[in-house]
Amino acid sequence: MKNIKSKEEFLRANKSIPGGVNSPVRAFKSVNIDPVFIEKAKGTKITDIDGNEYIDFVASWGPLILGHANNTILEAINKAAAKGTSYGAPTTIETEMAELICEMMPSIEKVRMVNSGTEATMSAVRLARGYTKRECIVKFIGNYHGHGDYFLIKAGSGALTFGLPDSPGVTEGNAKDTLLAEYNNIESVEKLFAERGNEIAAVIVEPVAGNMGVIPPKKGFLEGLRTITEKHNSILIFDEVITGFRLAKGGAQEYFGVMPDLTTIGKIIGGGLPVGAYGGRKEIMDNLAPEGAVYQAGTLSGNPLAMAAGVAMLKTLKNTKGIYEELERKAAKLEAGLTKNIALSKTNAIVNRVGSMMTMFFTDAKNVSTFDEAMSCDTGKYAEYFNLSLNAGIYIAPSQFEAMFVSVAHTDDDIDKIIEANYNALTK
Ligand code: HOZ
Repeated sequence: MKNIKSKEEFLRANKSIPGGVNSPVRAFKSVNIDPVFIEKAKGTKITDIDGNEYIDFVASWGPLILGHANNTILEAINKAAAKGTSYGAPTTIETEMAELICEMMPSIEKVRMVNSGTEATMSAVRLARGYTKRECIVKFIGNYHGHGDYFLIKAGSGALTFGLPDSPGVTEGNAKDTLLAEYNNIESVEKLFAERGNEIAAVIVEPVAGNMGVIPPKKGFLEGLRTITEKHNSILIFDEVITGFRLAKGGAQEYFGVMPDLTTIGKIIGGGLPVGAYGGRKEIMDNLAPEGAVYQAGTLSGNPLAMAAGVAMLKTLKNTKGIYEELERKAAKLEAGLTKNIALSKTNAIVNRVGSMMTMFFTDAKNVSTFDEAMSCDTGKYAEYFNLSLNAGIYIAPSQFEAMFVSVAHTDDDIDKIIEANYNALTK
C-alpha cells in the first residue's frame, strides 16, 4: 500500500490542527500507523489521496446506510443548495423531516433538530432536568454520548480507545451529577435509584452499546430500565445516534419493543451531513422554548441542505421494500464468514452482531456482554488485524472499541472479499 501523500499531508496537518485530525479516532494512533487521507468515496468504495481503494465498513461511523454519495441524496442536496444554504428561518422541509421522524420512530411525538449527536444528547439531558427539576443523570460505563462535559466520565469510543475516559476540563461539579452504572447489569441501576432515586432526572443509554464495540442488551435489561425509570418518575433516554433507522425503521425501540421517553438521533438523518435531533413525548418536548422555559437554539438547526439529505434518506429507508431484510441477510452472511474463519484459524475471538452492526473482539472470553469483558480484549492483536485488513483493501474502524457497519450498497462480492481478507489476516 502506497501512503507517501497521506504521510506528507499528516505532517502538514499536524502544524495547524491538534494531532492533525478534527476528531481523535481518525488519527489511527491505537493501530500504530499514520492515518490515510481520503480523496473521495462512492457506494462502498473509499479512495485515499495515494489512490488506494478500500471497501468501507466504517460508513462515516454508521450513517451511510445507503453507501457513499448515494444519487438520490446527492440530487436532493444539489437541488436544495441551488436555493440557498442557510436562512436561519423556518422552512417547510423541516416540518416534513419532523413528520417523517415522528411517523417512523414509535415513541417520538415531537422532535427538535440540532446539528450533531453531541448537541442532541446535551439538549435532551437539559430538557429532562428542566422537566423533572432534578439534577443527576445515570450513564453507563463505556457508553458514549458525544463529548458533552457530563458524558465524558467513563466514556466509550475515542475516549476509551485513547485511555481518556475521564477528560481533564470536566469540572467536579459536572462529574458529581453523573452517576455511573454497569451496562447489562440492572442491579447496578436499581442500587443507584434505591440510594438517590428522587435526584435522578434521567437514565441515558445506548440501547445497543456501539462504542465499546457492539454489545447487545441482555434480555430484560432495557425493559428493566423502563420499569425503574417509570417507577421513579425519571426520564429514559435512548441514544439512538447509531441504532436509529439502522436496526429497523423505528430504530432499537422498535427492534426491542421498549419505548423511551426521549430519543436522541444523529448523523443518519442527514445522510452523512452534520445533523442531529432529539424527540419524544409531546408533554416533555413542549417544555422547550419558545413553548416552554428550557432553552436550546441554533442558527444552523434544521439547515436546508441537511434536511434535504435527511428527508431523501428517510424516505428511501421508509419506502424501499425489504431494505432491512437485505441488511440483515448481508450482515448475517458476514457474521457467519467471520465466525467460520475464527474457528478454522483457532483464533481467540468472537463476533457480536445486532442487525447491520457488529464487532469482532479479540478475546479468550466466551462472551462479551459487559464493559469488563470488552476490556479483556487484546488491542494489540486488533491493531495487527486492522493493518492487515487495510493493506488488503478493507477499511474498518481503527479501534477495537467501535462497530463495523454493513450498508445496502455492500454487494455479496464486497462481503466475500472482507471474509477472504479476514481469513488471510487470521491465518498469517
Ligand atoms: N461516536 C463515533 C464513534 N463511535 C464518532 C466518531 C468520532 O468520534 O469521530
